Amino acid sequence: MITLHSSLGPNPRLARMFMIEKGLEEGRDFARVHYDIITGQNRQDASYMARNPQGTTPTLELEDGICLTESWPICEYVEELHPSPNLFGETPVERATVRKWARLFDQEVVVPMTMGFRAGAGRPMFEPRMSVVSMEAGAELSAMADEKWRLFDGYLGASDNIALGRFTFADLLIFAFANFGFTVGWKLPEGTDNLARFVATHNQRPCAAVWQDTE
Ligand SMILES: N[C@@H](CCC(=O)N[C@@H](CS)C(=O)NCC(=O)O)C(=O)O
Repeated sequence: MITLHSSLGPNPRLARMFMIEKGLEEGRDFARVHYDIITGQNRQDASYMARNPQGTTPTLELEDGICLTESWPICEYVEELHPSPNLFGETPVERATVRKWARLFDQEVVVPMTMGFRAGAGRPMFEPRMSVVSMEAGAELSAMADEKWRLFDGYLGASDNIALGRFTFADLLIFAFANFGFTVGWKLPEGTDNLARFVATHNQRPCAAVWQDTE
């Protein structure tokens, strides 16, 4: 059985939610090992560091021991093995479209949002493990991320799907990082009613339950 090495946080939860969306069941289709990233268990565990030298979660360990890392490629791997329901697009144009929106969101929101968090509220946890920008730079990055959240509110408009007019990986990515924000005290920027509706809609999906979990 494949094993998802997982923890709190948006990236492992993105992979978990993706597997749930594919109808994969924990215990039946994949095993899950939880790491306490607050205390840094992931980085203190030599066997985990051997699986993923970056020390981050998630890692998907295949039956032959191959370890796949980085949440997005893990999701693409799962998509190839379980093509239905389709979450990355059926055609080359659809796939390029889903990846475009995911890439835009990843670069424009995820990067400044996570760097801002690590420099601010997340500083005690992250400073001992990686380079963290100054508090001032972190505040600027958080503001920059909020500005981009507002852009995404406009891109969504009246739709609850950022691409293809149906639920895709790009929606899951946006949904995961909104929920991550909520878990660390962030709020949707003022005036982002489309995003508020988007979150409320996707909160009805079974995969959203991972955000109620303590692991
Ligand atoms: N780019 C990576 C980011 C992974 C990442 O930053 N994971 C976080 C949890 S969301 C983590 O492991 N943090 C604890 C640490 O770095 O020690 C991915 O997409 O998987």
